[in-house]
Amino acid sequence: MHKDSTLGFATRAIHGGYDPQAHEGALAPPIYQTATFTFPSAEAGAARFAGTDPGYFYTRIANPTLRLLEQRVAGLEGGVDGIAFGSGMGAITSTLWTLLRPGDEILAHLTMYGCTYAFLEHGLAAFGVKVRFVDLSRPGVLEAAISPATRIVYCESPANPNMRLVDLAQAAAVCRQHGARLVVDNTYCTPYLQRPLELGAHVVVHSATKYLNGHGDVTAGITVCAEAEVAERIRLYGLKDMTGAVLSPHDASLILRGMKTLHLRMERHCDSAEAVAELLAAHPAVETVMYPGLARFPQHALARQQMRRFGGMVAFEMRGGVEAGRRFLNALQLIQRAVSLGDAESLAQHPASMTHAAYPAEVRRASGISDGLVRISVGLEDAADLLADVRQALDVTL
Ligand code: 3LM
Repeated sequence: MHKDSTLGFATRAIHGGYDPQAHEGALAPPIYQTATFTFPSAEAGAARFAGTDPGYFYTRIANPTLRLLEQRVAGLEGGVDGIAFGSGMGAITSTLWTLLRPGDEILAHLTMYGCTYAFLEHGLAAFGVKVRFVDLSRPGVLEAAISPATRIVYCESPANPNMRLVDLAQAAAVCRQHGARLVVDNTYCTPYLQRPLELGAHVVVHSATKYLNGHGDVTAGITVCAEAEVAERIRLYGLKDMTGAVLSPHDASLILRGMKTLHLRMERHCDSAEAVAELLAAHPAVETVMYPGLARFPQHALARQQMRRFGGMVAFEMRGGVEAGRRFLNALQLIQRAVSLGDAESLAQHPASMTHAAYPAEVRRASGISDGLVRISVGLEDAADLLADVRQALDVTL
């Protein structure tokens, strides 16, 4: 059934890759809570390690519950296969360490999640990979920057936290001309809102901690590949030789459960985020709002082109700068002060001192993350209650 890509998104998010009749009729997929798998014979064990028998042998390499999650997300992203990890950072590090060698170059968009920035700047650089940060949101920059040593081009779109977009189809075309691969972090959108592989990207990475799971109770990551050979390498080398960042079968089952409502949740996140962005844009305490759904957002046309809707994340700057932002956060009563995103609960935080504190201050400012930026992950509460909370917290700062 999961192979039937003619089925709609929601149907595949609920049924993809699973046949209850192969599991005693169980409606909810069983959790294979086991670290290891027994072999019927020594020869069978050797064949599994050699890859000539596709059976399972150890959960760090593969597990039936994890395989279901991997295939379901891969199907939704339009990829050939996926690999699950214990966190988004596990997915990102395993993927990039597998695809890069000393002497290779990675070109990355200059604005990204703080720990990803730290991994590129310190983790990859320490192993002899040349890392260059450029503004991929500006037309022509990638064409000018890409070199024969560039193996990977990496971006988030929209970027965490300032919502700048990268033209994914255009970036993918440039990568293909130059023999590089485009790796896109699709955490903010999920495949419901944007499918980078269909736009030509080679690999998608996710923090499944966020919208895919959607309930704030799991950390997880997933990589989805357009090429089977790349997926196989990331599974074998990423999980065996590089990081071992494996996801637990129980957590995979929670994500499978969360994903059954992904389409409903994303629609509601988008509805409420649009309303919050409009309220912010009209309020005298706010200087600028960064939300791709606003007609005045500088890349609104590109957003319409590559996203189904505009997501649940809103960033803004207060007229009163950092101090006003702090007062806003402290005045919130319903929206919780917390990092992370994509949960039922609305969350607000200050990137410069929290999620993006790993950037040196000067680099952070040059990367489009101003000191006064505030970020809200708009949750699933009643929109009227969210708007009332945002309004009263803004009013406090006037
Ligand atoms: C955050 N982000 O609040 P995990 N890619 C993107 C992300 O936003 C994140 C990751 C990868 C936040 C987490 S900050 C201490 C909390 C676009 C995480 C990493 O390893 O599952 O956390 O994913 O912006």
